[in-house]
Amino acid sequence: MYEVTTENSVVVKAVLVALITREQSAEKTDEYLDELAFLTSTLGATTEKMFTQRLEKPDVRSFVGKGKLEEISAYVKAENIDWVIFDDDLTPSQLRNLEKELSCKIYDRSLLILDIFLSRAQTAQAKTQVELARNQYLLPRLTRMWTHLERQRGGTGTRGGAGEKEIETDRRMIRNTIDVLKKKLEKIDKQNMTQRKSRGKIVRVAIVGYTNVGKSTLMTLLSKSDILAENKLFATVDSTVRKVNFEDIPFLLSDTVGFIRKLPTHLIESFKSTLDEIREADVLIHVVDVSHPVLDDHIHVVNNTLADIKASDKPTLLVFNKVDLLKDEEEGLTVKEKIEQLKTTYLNKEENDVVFISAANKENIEELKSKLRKLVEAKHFTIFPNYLKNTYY
Ligand SMILES: Nc1nc2c(ncn2[C@@H]2O[C@H](COP(=O)(O)OP(=O)(O)OP(=O)(O)O)[C@@H](O)[C@H]2O)c(=O)[nH]1
Ligand SMILES: [Mg+2]
Repeated sequence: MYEVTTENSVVVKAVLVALITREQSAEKTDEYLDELAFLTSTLGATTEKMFTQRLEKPDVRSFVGKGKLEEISAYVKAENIDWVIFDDDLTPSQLRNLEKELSCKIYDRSLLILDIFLSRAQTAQAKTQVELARNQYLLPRLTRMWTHLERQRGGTGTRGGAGEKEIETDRRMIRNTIDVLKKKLEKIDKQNMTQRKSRGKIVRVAIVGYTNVGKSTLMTLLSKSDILAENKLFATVDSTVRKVNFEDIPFLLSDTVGFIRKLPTHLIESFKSTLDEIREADVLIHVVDVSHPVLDDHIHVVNNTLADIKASDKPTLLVFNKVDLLKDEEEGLTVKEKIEQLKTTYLNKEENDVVFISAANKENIEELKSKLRKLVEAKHFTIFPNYLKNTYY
């Protein structure tokens, strides 16, 4: 299988491209480009330059206008750029036109995220899910260059630039692969469902949140086991489940894949069974990076994704993590004032329990545990109504 190598490989140079539109202000675009640069580095490339253009909406032909495209093309040639990465998704025809014009690898947002997932998936299930999503994404986008690159990747030989015939052959191959992957996934899903059913009646808690907010760090802390935490986007692609006890009350805790704005639809669809872990949870711990400049956006994206997968309306503990990174006088507020402001905003709006912690420094973990315990306990006693509450003390 193709793998993205980030170590010991030559430097991959990338440029990023985003639009400023009526719906997307210049500041927002800058923030999104920062996130895109982070995604780019997660895949092992360095960002050499960012291009933006003010447009009402993306150009149908080439996403950016003609003049901007010439500017990007000149830079790509002069600086030997390997990848041009667009912050939005490209239509198959935009992709074709851009490939012709730029003659280097073109990434759009979906493909970048898919390739990150592909490089990080560990279990057979996650690998199959990502491969399925990637093939579904590729099918309508096969071009001469694509076919050429994919053949290099797959090791099937390049045959010196693919013609229409080769593209058609590849299309057929991809369709077959999709069928095979779907069947494989159905089998894995069935096994997982049986496994989940056999877990019996036990409260299930899922840690959810935007990517890189500290979900795995918190999981490690609560379950006292080592879960990979890294300053990378999508360090976790597979979900991990651990049994945890609050004194006499046991529950299952799962660490899940992080969310991000504009998660590719194919990916969400093929990740359905991974997301079942969230859908079937009784209680959610929604982790937020309190030090992030656009944490409101993050909360919004997570809530929307939860609604998309029909996992809203669960008792939720909202955990603002990384308080250690807050500094006085940012946005003209002291740390205390900022915390108070967030508390009132989110307590009123979401009717959630809110807690401020530093998972890295183990700050305020007792308060988190006691709030979580209340939610777990409430559910536990609905499952086992005959158990007297005070028998546990
Ligand atoms: N300063 C600080 N850093 C933290 C804290 N908690 C986690 N981190 C760091 O934040 C980065 C991301 O942590 P993870 O636990 O991998 O985050 P995640 O939400 O699981 O990320 P993904 O799996 O990539 O979605 C790591 O470098 C952690 O060391 C915290 O309380 N304070
Ligand atoms: Mg993680």
